[in-house]
Amino acid sequence: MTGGAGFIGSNFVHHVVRHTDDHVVVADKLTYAGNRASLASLPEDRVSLVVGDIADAALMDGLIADADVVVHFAAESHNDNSLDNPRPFLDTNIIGTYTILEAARRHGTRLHHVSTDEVYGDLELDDPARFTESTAYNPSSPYSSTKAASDMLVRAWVRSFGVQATISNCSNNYGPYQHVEKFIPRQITNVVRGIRPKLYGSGTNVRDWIHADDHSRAVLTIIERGRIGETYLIGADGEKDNKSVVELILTLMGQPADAYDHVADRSGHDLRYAIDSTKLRTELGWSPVYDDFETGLAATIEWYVENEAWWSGAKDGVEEFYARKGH
Ligand code: NAD
Ligand code: TDX
Repeated sequence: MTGGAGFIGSNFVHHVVRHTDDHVVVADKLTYAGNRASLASLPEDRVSLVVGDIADAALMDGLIADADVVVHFAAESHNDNSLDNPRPFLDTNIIGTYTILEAARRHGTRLHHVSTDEVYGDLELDDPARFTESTAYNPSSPYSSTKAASDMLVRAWVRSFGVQATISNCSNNYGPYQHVEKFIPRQITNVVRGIRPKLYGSGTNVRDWIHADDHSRAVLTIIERGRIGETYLIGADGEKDNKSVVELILTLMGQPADAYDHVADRSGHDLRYAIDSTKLRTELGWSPVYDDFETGLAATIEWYVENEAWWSGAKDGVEEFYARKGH
């Protein structure tokens, strides 16, 4: 698999080790977003880490030649970084995915490509519609446009070259091992450090939250039972506006609910994401285990409070970056 030292990838490795007998080979460049420590507690006879770039064709060819299944999580994943410097997003998300597709094509290897609901653009707050597998692509940011491009490459390689691939587009994940640049960990670690949480713009923007463990279970389900060439949307009916999430974090951490600041909005900020995951639920029988956001969030807060050593090294640099951007 690729990207196994990142947030969702490392949660997936933990999930696979807990629930299967499979051996996992993680290919990860260990960018600022990758962390060896996220895999440190796992048994060495079940997981090996190969440090390298998914755009390295020789490396990918060798690894994919030996793999039964490739699960592709690696990406540049943060919208704010893509607005600051888009180039790594093109290199990793587009050329990296192309490199993996070519290796999977040469060796006839089964591939699952992990993507995002952001490829569909955004919805109005009062729109009764949610994203489905037939919603037209309409990405907004450099990040989401490179993910959209990667999805299109996978579809083309399935149709043109018979690559044995599936795609999933998931909503916003939360849980342990998420980088402190992202919304929920940033606010939790702000409260731990005595910094006021920072809400972009008015905070009415809506995200559809899913626990990373439910995402992992969905990906395994698609690998086991998904139909080749198909796309599956993954979501847990978890729509919340950002303001409510900040208020809930503050309340769960024993602070006044209004002890946060409004800061500069994100350029091009998508208003609302919402996933209709009927296809995954009805065709493949998946459903989320974490159906209560508050309980999952409380457990996530506890994890960050207990694992300060995991995140403290990255915190100051992230806050300096945001301060320069007015966030
Ligand atoms: P992340 O930024 O936490 O982790 C990305 C990982 O990929 C890191 O370990 C990094 O070192 C690695 N990586 C980056 N560039 C690489 C390269 N060129 N070669 C090899 N490894 C490289 O990201 P995440 O939030 O865990 O997201 C994982 C995947 O899930 C991405 O494809 C993302 O688009 C998708 N996704 C994320 C979310 C979310 O809410 N975070 C939601 C839906 C889909
Ligand atoms: O400090 C903040 N304050 C704030 O209000 C930060 C960092 C974010 N926000 C807002 C912006 C978004 O509306 O919170 C929301 C979530 O922001 P991010 O955590 O940056 O996530 P988002 O941009 O929604 O994208 C995430 O979900 C889809 C992942 O980072 C992507 O990789 C995934 O594809």
